[in-house]
Amino acid sequence: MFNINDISDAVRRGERITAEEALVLWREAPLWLLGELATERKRSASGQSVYYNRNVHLEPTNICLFNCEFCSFRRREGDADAWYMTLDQIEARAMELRGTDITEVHIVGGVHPKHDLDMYCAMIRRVKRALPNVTVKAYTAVEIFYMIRNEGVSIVEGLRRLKEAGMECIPGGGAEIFDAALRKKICPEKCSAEEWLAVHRAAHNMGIATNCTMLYGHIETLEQRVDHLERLRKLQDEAPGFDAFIPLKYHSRGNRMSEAGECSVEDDLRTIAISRIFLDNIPHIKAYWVSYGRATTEMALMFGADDIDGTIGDTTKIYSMAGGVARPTMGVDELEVMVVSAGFSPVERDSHYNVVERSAERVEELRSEEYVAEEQEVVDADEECVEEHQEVEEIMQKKTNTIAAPKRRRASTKKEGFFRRIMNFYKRYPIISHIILIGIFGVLLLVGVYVGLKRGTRLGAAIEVPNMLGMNVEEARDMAASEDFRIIVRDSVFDVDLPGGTIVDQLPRTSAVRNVTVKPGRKIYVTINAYNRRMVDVPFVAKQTLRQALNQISRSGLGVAKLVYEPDMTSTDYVLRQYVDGKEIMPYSSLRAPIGTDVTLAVSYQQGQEQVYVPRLVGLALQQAKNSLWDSGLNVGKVVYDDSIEDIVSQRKAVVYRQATAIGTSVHRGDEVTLYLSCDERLIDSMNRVATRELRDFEEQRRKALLEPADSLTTDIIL
Ligand code: V47
Repeated sequence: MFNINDISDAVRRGERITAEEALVLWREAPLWLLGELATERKRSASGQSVYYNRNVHLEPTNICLFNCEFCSFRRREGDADAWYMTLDQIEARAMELRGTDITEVHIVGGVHPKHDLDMYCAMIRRVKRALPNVTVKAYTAVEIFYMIRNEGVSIVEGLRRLKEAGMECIPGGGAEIFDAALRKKICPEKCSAEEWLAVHRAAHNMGIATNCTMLYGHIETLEQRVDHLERLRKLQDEAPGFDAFIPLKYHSRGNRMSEAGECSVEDDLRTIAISRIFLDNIPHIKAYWVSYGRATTEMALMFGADDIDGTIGDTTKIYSMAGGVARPTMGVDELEVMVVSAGFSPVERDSHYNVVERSAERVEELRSEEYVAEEQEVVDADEECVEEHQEVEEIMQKKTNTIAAPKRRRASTKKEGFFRRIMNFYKRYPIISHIILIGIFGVLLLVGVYVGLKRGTRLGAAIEVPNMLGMNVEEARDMAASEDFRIIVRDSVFDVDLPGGTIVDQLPRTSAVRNVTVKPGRKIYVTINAYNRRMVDVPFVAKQTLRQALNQISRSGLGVAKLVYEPDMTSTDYVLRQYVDGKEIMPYSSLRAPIGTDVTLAVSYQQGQEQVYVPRLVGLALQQAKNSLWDSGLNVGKVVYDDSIEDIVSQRKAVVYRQATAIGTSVHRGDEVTLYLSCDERLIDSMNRVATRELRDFEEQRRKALLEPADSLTTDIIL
């Protein structure tokens, strides 16, 4: 059947099409028809839903044994921009993600010459240890085949060990194009198509879900694309287990196939539509927004895609290094706007396409810094208490075996006797019994309404968090004891001018103009000025994102002297180098410095990414304002205190009441913003109201801009 009308009728009837028919559609069907047919198929597969998830990628290294023609990510060991994360660094990265709302970590990287199966398992274990409730989707079949072959075990045994380590599903990478001749040209060292398929087949047979991909838009023919899809469909028929197919558009920057150029958006849409129509046994088609950009992704939803992947949080470089989206990060609101704009309903999913339900309360809790800090404390406590817990568990186990069983039996016989007496009373006095029952029901109803109201409105359950900046931690503890909250020292810094034990920061933060309430008994986390100027390790933060680097620096008790921005071909907001006292720090430097030492960071930016917006600083304490500026890619200019500041302690309590550059102004990365601080509450209060209005106007403008689908939208900062 090679007539467009016949083929489209067959598609509409829900019938499977052949490879030849797919080729006819691909070549001859008008774009609108492909959109219509694919959307019909999409609707019967997933209705009105379009899925997204909250995820991050972890790319432990870009050092790779293989040297594929299309790859812009791969580096050799010793190259200046090669990176490598140790197990400790991997775990530290995962720890940073505790308390966030991600549901998946996608691990994939170069095939490192020194990594063996144990190492790959250890990486998963480290991530799972830090994030036990998050799904690890790990390693392409290419990496898996390599590690398994080197280990000399069967695919099943290798997968069993990975699964035991915590791998729950397998991403779809490494498939590229199955055609043997072409595979030999573009990725000759990678495992063959048959080997790739064998890994996925074995995974499916073991109940491990996987994804599949196709790298298209380079030098392949349409016949080779269809052949690729056909092999995937065949495997899915024989051993179902693919959750999603992801057509990956080839990006041409920075690799040896650049001359091939990139395919058109029309080709992208046709590819997505044919995939949806042809792969009738694969439940989901993913339009990976990191590869397509926002506008094409939105259109892809009208050509059969029902998944756009996730929030990413600027954690993958495979695409940015090849010319895809530069700093891939998307908020849930942005993902949802994209789906709604295409006329579908956004649905958050987990790695297995289960719908993630989040209560409003839980979302609020996850968003609050307080919760993040609390989670961190739980981690520390977990580690300290592991042995203690084991002991307690053993004792409890013994107790349960010896005492609990007879006790339960006694309780149940008592219960039965009581129940019988009630039934006898009911039979003898039915009217009285009913009156009593109505009474009990009424009382229960009243209690229920009262408890419900109390919970819903949190009646009487809130206490105001005091501003403790500048206070001594012991004084704060006394106050906490009388006001029913707890003080936890989370961190220490060192300031020669301040007495030891002075509180310099607190979470939740509060100020003269921002009241925060918490439930009684909650913890307030404080950072204090250390009693002694201890030495700390200076972490090596080059090759990390700026945000990761800032986190690590602050956790080490160090500060930032300056961010020096430098143009870069491939990345924005990555730390290129770091200096202490003008001396460059190298990975092997093992430098220790007095707590509070400032580190200078050389940070990258790509052409076109020079501008950032000035965040709101009014209402923040100095350290908070500094953090906010650095996070936004800016530097702290002059710090000017007004007359209300009398001494060093009041300096610590001071709040920004004016910022020299207004909220939302577009400035050059690395620019300085001068801050004006005061302790005068009335002044702060009135300036704060002005700032709130400015911020609202700015957010309104951004919201409007976001609703306009444009690939060029800037999401550099979240105020
Ligand atoms: O296998 C590499 C591709 C893949 C380029 O399973 C390139 O949910 C375009 O597989 N231009 C890795 N593509 C990424 C991947 C993936 C991504 C998102 C989600 C999932 C999933 C899987 O990236 C590689 C290769 O096919 N790739 N270089 C390039 N220059």
